[in-house]
Amino acid sequence: MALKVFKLIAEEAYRQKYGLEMIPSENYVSENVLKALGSILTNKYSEGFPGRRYYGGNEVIDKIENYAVDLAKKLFGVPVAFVQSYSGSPANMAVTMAVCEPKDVVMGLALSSGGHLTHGAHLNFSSIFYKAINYTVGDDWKIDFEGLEKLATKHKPKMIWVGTTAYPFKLDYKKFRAIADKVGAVLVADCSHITGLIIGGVHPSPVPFVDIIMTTTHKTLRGPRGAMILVTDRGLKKDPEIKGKIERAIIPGIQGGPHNHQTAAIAVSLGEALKPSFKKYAVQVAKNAAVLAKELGTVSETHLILLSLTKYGYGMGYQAQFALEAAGITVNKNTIPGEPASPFYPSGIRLGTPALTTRGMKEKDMIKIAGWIKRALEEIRGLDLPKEQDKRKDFIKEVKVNLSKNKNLEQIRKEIEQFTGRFPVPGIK
Ligand code: DSN
Repeated sequence: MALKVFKLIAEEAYRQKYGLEMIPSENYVSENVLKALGSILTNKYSEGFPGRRYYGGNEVIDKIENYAVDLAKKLFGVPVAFVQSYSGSPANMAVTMAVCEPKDVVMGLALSSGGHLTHGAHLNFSSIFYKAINYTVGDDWKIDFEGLEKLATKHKPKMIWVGTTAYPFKLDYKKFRAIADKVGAVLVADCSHITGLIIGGVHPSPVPFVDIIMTTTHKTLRGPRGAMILVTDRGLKKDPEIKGKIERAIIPGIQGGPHNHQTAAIAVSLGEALKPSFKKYAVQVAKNAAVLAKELGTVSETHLILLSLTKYGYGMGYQAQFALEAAGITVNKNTIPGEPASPFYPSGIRLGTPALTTRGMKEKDMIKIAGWIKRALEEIRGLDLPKEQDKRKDFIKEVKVNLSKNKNLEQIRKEIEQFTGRFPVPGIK
C-alpha cells in the first residue's frame, strides 16, 4: 500500500524537477523544512496555546510553538503572532471572527479583480455570515481608490481587507489606512502572496499601516503550508483585547489540535527568512518577474504576472493552461479585470517566478522561458471558446486531449526537460 503512494510521490517529484513550476503561489521548501514537516511531531495533540493546553505531554511542543512565535515577531517587528492556523482561509476566518460580529460589513477586493475568496466572495463564509462589499480595480487594472472610498463611506465597514491573489502591482497601504481611518474600520493585510517580497524589502511593508496581518507561509515566504496571524503595535493599541479575541477564534472558534509538525516547519522557514540570503532571493524573484513580464509584453512589480490572452482569441485561459502543461510549464487560468469571456472559462493566465528563482534561475533564463511560453501559446490560436454555453464543456475536453498529443508542444517539453535538469530542487535527487 505504502509502495503505491511512494511511487506516486516519485512521479510528482519528476514533474516538479523536470517542469517549470510557475504558479505564483507555489514554491520549493528547503530540505530542513521537509524534515520538520515529516517528523514525529505529527503524533501529538496540543489543543490550546503554550502553557495552556488541554492535554499533557506538551512541554516540548510548547517550546517549539514559542520559538516559532518569537521568530515571527522578530521577522515582522510585531508584538503578537499566532502560528497555529492550518492555512490561509481558516486564518482569515479567525481574523474575521475576532474583529467582527456576524452580519457586520466587511470589505475586500473582488475575486474578479484579483482578490481572495475569503475577502467577501459569493458562497464563501465571508459573504454568507458577514455583509460583504467588494471594491474593484479600474481600467488600468489598478485598485480604484476613489471607488473604494465611496463604498467605504456609504457602507461603513467594520473591517477592510487589503490583499490580493492575482494583482501584479505594489500595494499602497498608506492610502488604505487613510480610508480605514476615515470610516473607523479595522485594516487587515492579507499579504500571503507577497510576504517574501516584504521581508526582502522589494515590496512596502504593511506593518506601519495596518492593524492585523494574515499571511500564508508557503508562498514567497517559502515555508510549509500554513498561516500566521500578526497584530501590529497599532492594532494592539487600537484594541488591547485583540490577542484574546484571536485566540478564541482559533480555538474553540474554528480549529482543534494544531499541526505541530507544521508549526516546527514554519519555525525552520522563518529562521531561513531571517538570513541575508533570503533577501537576495526575494530581490531576484522580483527581477525575474519584471524581465519575464516585459518579454511577454506586460508588466509586473511583484512576483506575479497576469497575462491577458485576448490577442490569441476568445476565452483562451483553459486552452493556454493545457498547452503550457503539455509543454511542461505549470500555470493557472485566471480571469482578467473586466473579463470579456466568462469567470468559468476565463481569458487569462496567472504565472510567477518564486519557485523558479528558488531553483537558481536568473534573468537570462526568464528570457528563454518567455520564448517557450510564446511558442506554446501559438498552438492555441484558432481554438476560441464557443459562444454557445452548452458546447463549452465538451470543447474544452477535446482541446485538452488534442493539445496533449501536439508535436510542437512535445518538442518544447523535451527542451524544457533538458534545461530544468540542470537546476536542483531541494529534497529531490
Ligand atoms: N490558492 C491561493 C493562490 O493560488 O493564490 C490563494 O489562496
